[in-house]
Amino acid sequence: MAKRNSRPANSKSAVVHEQKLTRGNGGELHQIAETGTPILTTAQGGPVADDQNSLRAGERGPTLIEDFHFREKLFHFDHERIPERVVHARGYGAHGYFETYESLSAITRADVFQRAGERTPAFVRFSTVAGSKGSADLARDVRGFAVKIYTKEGNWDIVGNNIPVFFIQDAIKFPDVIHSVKPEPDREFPQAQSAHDNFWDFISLTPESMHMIMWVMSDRAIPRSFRFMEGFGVHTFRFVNEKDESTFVKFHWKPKLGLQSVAWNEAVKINGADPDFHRRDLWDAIQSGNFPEWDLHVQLFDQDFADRFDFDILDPTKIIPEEVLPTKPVGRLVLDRMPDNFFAETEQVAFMTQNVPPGIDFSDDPLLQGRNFSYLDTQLKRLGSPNFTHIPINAPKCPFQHFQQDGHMAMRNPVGRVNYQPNSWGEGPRESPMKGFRHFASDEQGPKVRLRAESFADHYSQARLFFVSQTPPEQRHIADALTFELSKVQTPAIRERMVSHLLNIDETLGKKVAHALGLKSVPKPADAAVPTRQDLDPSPALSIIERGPKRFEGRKLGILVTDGTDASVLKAVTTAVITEGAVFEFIAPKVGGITASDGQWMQAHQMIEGAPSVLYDAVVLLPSPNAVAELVDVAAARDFVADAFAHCKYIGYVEAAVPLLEKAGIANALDEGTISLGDPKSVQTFVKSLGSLRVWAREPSVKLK
Ligand code: HDE
Repeated sequence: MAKRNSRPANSKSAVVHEQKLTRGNGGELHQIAETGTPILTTAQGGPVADDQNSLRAGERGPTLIEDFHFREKLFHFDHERIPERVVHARGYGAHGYFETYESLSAITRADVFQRAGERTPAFVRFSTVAGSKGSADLARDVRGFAVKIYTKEGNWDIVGNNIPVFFIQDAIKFPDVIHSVKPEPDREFPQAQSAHDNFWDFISLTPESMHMIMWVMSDRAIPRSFRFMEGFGVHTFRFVNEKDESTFVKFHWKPKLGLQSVAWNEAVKINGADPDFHRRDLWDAIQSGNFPEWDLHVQLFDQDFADRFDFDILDPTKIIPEEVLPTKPVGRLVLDRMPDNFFAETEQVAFMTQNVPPGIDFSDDPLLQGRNFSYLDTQLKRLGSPNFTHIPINAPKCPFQHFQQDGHMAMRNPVGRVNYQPNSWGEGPRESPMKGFRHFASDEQGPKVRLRAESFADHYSQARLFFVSQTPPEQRHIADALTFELSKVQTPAIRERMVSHLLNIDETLGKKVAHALGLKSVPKPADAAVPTRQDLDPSPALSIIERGPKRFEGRKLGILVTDGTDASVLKAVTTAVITEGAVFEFIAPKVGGITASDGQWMQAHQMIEGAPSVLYDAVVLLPSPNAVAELVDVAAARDFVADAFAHCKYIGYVEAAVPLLEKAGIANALDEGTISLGDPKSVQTFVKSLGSLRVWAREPSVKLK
């Protein structure tokens, strides 16, 4: 009998054994079975024989604790979730790169800005603020626009929003504003909504939020796509050059495809039809090679400008209008790759305002100063270990060396004896006064106080500036949004208090909202810390419509088709749309597809009940004369047309669609945005006019709110 537990004579042969291996998609090695299929293993690498049945005492008996595979699988599953972000929980990310246009070495020593044409890897996460991870994309909310640039001198995070100002001036108020907008604590609703008492109670007691409120009540808070929104660093930062000279800088991301938002009535319906509307849009664009792009613009200024400017450049509730201080493009951001795995990258990415490379520095903005504390703290809570920088999405892509060690989930295996400095072993990294980060030596002094500077006190002038810079439809939308939100507030005193602030911003706006809410009388304007509001020159750059696209590029056309659809019109429309750089979808009675007038079968992308017109930027109605009779009886088909019209969209149609226009109640209201596609030329006209996106002249007649 063989001796038990004996070692083989040649101990090497105990570890080196014949094993068939293959590589998976991610390049990882798999053990493979005789059939050639990769073998499922436990997390410890043990091959698994049966993943369908847990280990039991008898076929119908109890499960055995000895089943290590079952226990490991459930244990891991039970721990799959990490705490969602307390704000910006719902987000969507993509990889790409930042490309520098020209060397900015005269004003900053930041390595990323030294060489024209150089590309640096980047990761971006867009988000909503208030809703949970599973909330709908089209909530009325601020959008996060957080960019991580993996520079050669460390990660640079611009943790920005799609709105250039914020609700509060001091970080100490952040928990309050966020508590107020989140679901109310006793009832845990409403989800991802600011339309409730707590939020407006806090806001109406916080005049510094008025400028931000104008933005949040504007269409900026319901963007059509992440691809069509701006991003802002919000705070004033500093560029610092090799000579340690500082220039103040504000960062702006400007989408190459122009700005675009949806209407509120549309947003509500999109949330039902496709709560992942923004995610799907980014996914589809990147997967189909339409890589979204933004220019990085900077506003640069010195202390002299700061001293002369009407407002405090440290106040995050203020902008510097582009008409006062023009922006300058310094680079571009291109997103060209989706993460392989949402959790590993988009969920685990850790943005931190304090991630700045040499050459970029902070200002004393009290909101920024507070954020610099919060973001590190939050990562420990969320990711569970100070080693969150070991996670690939957070690790720098440049060489790094330090003596921070150990802790939960340490992923690196440091070699050698030295874990401190100075040391006399002649090993390990040392600091570099020349190449290392040198904080700008600003002159700071003053008594230790809890005081808000007088220069932060004007809360209405820039709120008004935003309002008067909007086009008439945009002003209407602000008034409608305020009315809607305050109509959901159950406490009349809060509604009135809010109106009293609006009167300080714009009397007509205040009265309009008071009237729409049915207030018995218009309240007195709120007491203001600075009694004289300034009437600043309008800034057209603040209007989305003024900053819209030049053409339909990057947008989506919905084409309603049926059996017998006119194949030549269809061909003309699709060709013209592709030429414009836009995409289209066929929406048919059955998703299986249709047979067009030329006998060709075409697969549909959507069935009518699954694709309301809110999912498209414009629509074309191409039913055949035979099919339209059936279509007019379908509620979703009538809504498709009626909603497209109510949302001021362009509608192209053929003669056969007229019964549908009639049933949708718009046949007698046709205007310059409803275009008959009788001949190839009209198709061209139609597709060209799509570039203006909406027919706002129609809005007063459809009473879009
Ligand atoms: Fe944030 N913010 N924030 N914030 N913020 C977070 O960090 C915070 C503020 C912004 O996609 C948290 O990792 C404080 C302004 C974005 O992962 C947390 C204050 C702006 C994201 C935090 C602010 C932002 C966050 C939560 C007041 C625009 C998502 C999870 C001083 C300039 C980043 C996390 C991502 C996330 C704190 C105000 C943008 C708690 C204390 C102003 C885009 O650290």
